[in-house]
Amino acid sequence: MALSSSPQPPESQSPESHTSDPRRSSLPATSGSDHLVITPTYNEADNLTEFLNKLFQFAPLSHVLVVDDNSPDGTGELAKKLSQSDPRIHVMHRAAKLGIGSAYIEGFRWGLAQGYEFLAQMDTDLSHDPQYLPSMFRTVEGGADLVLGSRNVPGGEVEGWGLGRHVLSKGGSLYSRAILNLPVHDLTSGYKIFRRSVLETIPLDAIRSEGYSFQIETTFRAIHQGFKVVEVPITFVDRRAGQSKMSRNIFLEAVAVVWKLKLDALTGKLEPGKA
Ligand SMILES: Nc1nc2c(ncn2[C@@H]2O[C@H](COP(=O)(O)OP(=O)(O)OP(=O)(O)O)[C@@H](O)[C@H]2O)c(=O)[nH]1
Ligand SMILES: [Mg+2]
Repeated sequence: MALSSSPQPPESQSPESHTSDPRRSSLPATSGSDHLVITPTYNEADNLTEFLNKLFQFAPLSHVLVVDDNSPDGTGELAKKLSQSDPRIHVMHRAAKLGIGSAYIEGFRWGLAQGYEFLAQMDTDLSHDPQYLPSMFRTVEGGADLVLGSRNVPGGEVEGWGLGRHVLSKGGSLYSRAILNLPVHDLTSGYKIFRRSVLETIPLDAIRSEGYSFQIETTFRAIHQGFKVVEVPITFVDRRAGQSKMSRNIFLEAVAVVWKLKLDALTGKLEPGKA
C-alpha cells in the first residue's frame, strides 16, 4: 500500500460515523498510510487527546485504531468525537471490558483486513512515548519483522516506577527469557510493531493470554516461527493520569503462561494450525 497524505473523502473518514464495528467500514485498503497504531483503551479519557496529538506529531501519516471496552469515563465517546474530524482515527467499540489481549487481537484482525503492512501496538497512557515511532517504523521497514520498544537494552530505561514495579518487570523478562531460551531483553513490553506477515502466521485464535503474558506469547511465537525481532531502546514513563489495570492475576498468569508455551513448543503444539 502506498503512503499518501492526501485526505480521504468524508464518507470513508472513519467507520465510526456509520457503525460501531470498524470491520464493516467502507475504507479501502489503499486509502492512506500503511502504518496502523492500535491502542486499547479502558478509562483513558484523561490521556487520549494528548496521546493522539503526540502520536500524529511524530507519525503524521499513520492511522490509529482505538479499541475501547465501553469505558465508564467516556473514552469511547471521546474517541468517536475525535474520529469525526480526523480521517486517520478509527474506533472499535466493544460492549464490555473484555481484556487487553482480545482488544489487540480484534485490532490486529481489523488492521490485516484493511490491508495495513505495519501494525503497531501502544498503551494510551503516554507510557509509550510516540517520539520513538519514527525509529521503530524505520527498523521494521528496514527488514525487521517485529520491533520491540525495549527498556532493557543500552539506552533504554524506566522513569517513575518504584522498586516493586522494576523487580516485577525486569524479573518477568529475565524469567521468561531464561525459561523460553530467548535472546530478547524486554519480553513484557507492550510497545511493538509487527510486520503483517507475522500476524498472518502466528495463530491469533490460539492466543488467550492477557497483560504481560500476551506480550511474552506474541514475541515468543514470532521467534519460534523464525521471524526477526529487533529491540529499539525506549524510555518508558509511568502513567501520570488514570488508573493502572495491573493486577496480581496478570502477574500470576504470566508465570504460568511461560511454562505452557515451553511445553507447547516441546510437543510441537505451537505450529500454525495445531492450536
Ligand atoms: N480495550 C481494553 N483496553 C485495556 C484493558 N485493560 C487495559 N487496557 C488498556 O491497555 C493499556 C495498558 O494498560 P495499563 O493499565 O496502562 O497497564 P500497564 O501499562 O501494564 O500498567 P501501568 O504501568 O500501571 O499503567 C492502556 O491503554 C489501557 O487503557 C481492557 O480490558 N480493554
Ligand atoms: Mg500503562
